[in-house]
Amino acid sequence: MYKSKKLVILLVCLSAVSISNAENIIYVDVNGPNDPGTGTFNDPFRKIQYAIDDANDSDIVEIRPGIYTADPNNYNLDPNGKAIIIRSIEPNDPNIVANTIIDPNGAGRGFYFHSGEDANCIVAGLTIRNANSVPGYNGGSVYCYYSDPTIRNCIIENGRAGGSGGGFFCDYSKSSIINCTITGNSAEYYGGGISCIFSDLVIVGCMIAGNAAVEGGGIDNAQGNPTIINCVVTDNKASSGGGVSCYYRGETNLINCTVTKNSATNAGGALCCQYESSATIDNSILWANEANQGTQLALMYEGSASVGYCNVQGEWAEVYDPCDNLDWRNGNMDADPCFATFDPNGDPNMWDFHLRSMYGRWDGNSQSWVADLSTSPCIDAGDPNSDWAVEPWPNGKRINMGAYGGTSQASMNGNRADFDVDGSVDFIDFAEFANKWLEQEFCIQDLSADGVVEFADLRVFAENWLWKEQ
Ligand SMILES: [Ca+2]
Ligand SMILES: [Ca+2]
Ligand SMILES: [Ca+2]
Repeated sequence: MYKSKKLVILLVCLSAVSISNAENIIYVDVNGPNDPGTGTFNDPFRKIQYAIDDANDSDIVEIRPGIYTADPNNYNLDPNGKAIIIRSIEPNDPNIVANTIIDPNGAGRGFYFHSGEDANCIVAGLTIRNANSVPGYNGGSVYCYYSDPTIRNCIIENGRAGGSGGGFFCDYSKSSIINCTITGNSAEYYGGGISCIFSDLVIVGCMIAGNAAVEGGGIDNAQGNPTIINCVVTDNKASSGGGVSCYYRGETNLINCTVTKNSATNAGGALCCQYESSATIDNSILWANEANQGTQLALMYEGSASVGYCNVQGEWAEVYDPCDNLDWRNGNMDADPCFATFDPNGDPNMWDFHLRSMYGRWDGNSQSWVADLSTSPCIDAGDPNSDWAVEPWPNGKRINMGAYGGTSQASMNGNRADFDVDGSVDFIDFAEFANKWLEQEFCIQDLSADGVVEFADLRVFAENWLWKEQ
């Protein structure tokens, strides 16, 4: 009796919590019954800016699927300094993201951040397409000026800037751009996908593909210090810096990125560093890029680069480096990275830059792990000091190169009963196993992944007994 009473009280508390949360959501539905609406669940605003204007710090603006277009209150969206979340109904569902669309149809930008928004101003799970800055101005789809919003799980496509930054333009910004697809954007000058100046951007887990500009087809950086992690930069085009352009004392950090099949009519197919700018490139793959000078990398006018634990087609010998500014560190190679699917002359939409593995490769189409006939040399070939712990076991206890290295989609390698990763399953591994016997934890010795090391795991271990790497 006491227990059930407690349960009732708990349920009442929980529902009170959910009601008070619900009060903080302001709803937008392009098909709402009234215009403008009041922002409630049953009477949502029809236009996004009305909901933003109605929101206070920590509120959520929830935008229902639909195409938001043809009205100034659905573009040039201005959070006005508020720490609010502006999102679709389910930012983690790709179908919802693809169908919740801000389409200025060339009449304006998607978002304009210029009031000191911080990382708690979040845009999540929206598609922004066909946005356009005023001719001659920067930032086609999103413009951040002295503002640091977080943009995640968004698709930014077919944006156009009459100046720089067809997708994003960031000026004195510390924005985070996370898990976004930035594709088909173009700029008159710099940065087809992203252009940043005096900005310490963080760009994580993004697909930056099919963008174009004069310099920096994918990304352009001047005088800032952006960090680009776990990104695929592919099929971008420019005169210099097909994938990435570093300009005027900018310091660009590229970590675990796959930069492939970008093209520069002049210099630097993957990257071009010019005018005392520098790039530090770690655990990355620079492959099949094209340029007149420096097919993968060009260093001009005192531009410099430091490269370590990377797979660079043609290696240092093909880096255009007339001033001898290349720091070629340990761990670099030139070997076919064995991408899952990559035909440089085929349809870019079919490309998949996960690394082939006989031991398990994540296949996004089937949402499952598959086995290949070959194993990429980029697996377990990143910097031994990089954090590999997120990679699924067996992970070689070493990070992979490329965009999926260090993530939950990293290709696997080796036998899962080879706990000490020495290429065989023997008494040393059994000793490690015995050491964990009946321990209640998720560890690599818990081969059945049920949170306890017991007979089910011993059975798997026995099946792998005396395995040897070929
Ligand atoms: Ca690994
Ligand atoms: Ca072993
Ligand atoms: Ca187990």
